[in-house]
Amino acid sequence: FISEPKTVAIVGCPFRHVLSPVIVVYRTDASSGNVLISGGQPRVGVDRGPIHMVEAGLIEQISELGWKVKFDGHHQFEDVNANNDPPIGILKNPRLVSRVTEAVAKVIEGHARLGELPVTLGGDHSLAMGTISGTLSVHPEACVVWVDAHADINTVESTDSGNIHGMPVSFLLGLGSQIPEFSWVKPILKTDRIVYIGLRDVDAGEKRILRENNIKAFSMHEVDKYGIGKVVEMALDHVNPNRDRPIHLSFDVDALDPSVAPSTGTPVRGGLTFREGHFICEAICETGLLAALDLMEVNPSLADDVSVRQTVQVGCSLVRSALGETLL
Ligand code: NNH
Ligand code: MN
Ligand code: MN
Ligand code: MN
Repeated sequence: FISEPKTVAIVGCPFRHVLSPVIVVYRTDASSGNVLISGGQPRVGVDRGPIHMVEAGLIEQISELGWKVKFDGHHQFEDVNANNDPPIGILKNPRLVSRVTEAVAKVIEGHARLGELPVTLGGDHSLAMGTISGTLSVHPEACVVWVDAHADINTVESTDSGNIHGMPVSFLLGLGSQIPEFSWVKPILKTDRIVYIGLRDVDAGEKRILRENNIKAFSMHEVDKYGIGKVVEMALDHVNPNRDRPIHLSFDVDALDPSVAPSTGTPVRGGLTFREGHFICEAICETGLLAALDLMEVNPSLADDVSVRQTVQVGCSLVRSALGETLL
């Protein structure tokens, strides 16, 4: 399903609907020496994660692996004025998220139809509503490997935060009550076509949803117990027993331990090591079935320069591993 010459389409999505905490800047008045405080709310919808990854040389790195790379700049999203986007229930920025993810779905679908491998750089994980919809519209038989500290399967009823990046899987599965604003999202994902790796911060409501729907998940407990090699094998045996289905790998960088990837919105300790994260990407690459890749939640606004550089570098190297970089 990837045609020759093998082509990667980089889909940079500098989009974030979850408000970063208010950043307070302290300045000193030159004449009086008094401390001035200028508080600012970062704009909803802007995220520099993908921009940093491209600036770090990701395009060149992928080309060096032998891929033809298409990158026509980061995607621009129309601004939905926050005043015209009141919450639906407690869901934050629902219209904005719906329009952005619908646009992303069309972009991914277009690349997949051309036989290209879309690599989406986020941005927050609500974008996966779009990327996975796009993949499944072209490859209905595809399966999803979701690597994350979180299950992102809250429904309209179960979400405590109202952050839609904690909900994309439930939308794709058609769980929970449906909101008209998201009617473009078709329930095209089946519960036995998704598998999780790396979970360790799952809300009580989400645990119930996973259990009731029999959704396979390998938490950090299973990674510790069996080792990452066995876990990836068991995960693929579940969603892809004959190794014949295209794979959409949706990788939330917060699956990694915060010591490895500190610049992310919701770090959770006890995560995947550097090697465990890379092993997942390498093993999926080895199947020859990778059809789409998401690298999400790299968030440079949330840490010091060293942490940002470290996280951006690890993001780039995960992408390279998924695209065929080998150790030998
Ligand atoms: N489960 C929480 C929520 O729904 C946290 C989700 N945060 C994530 N997910 N970063 O990957 O808000
Ligand atoms: Mn494009
Ligand atoms: Mn996530
Ligand atoms: Mn997460």
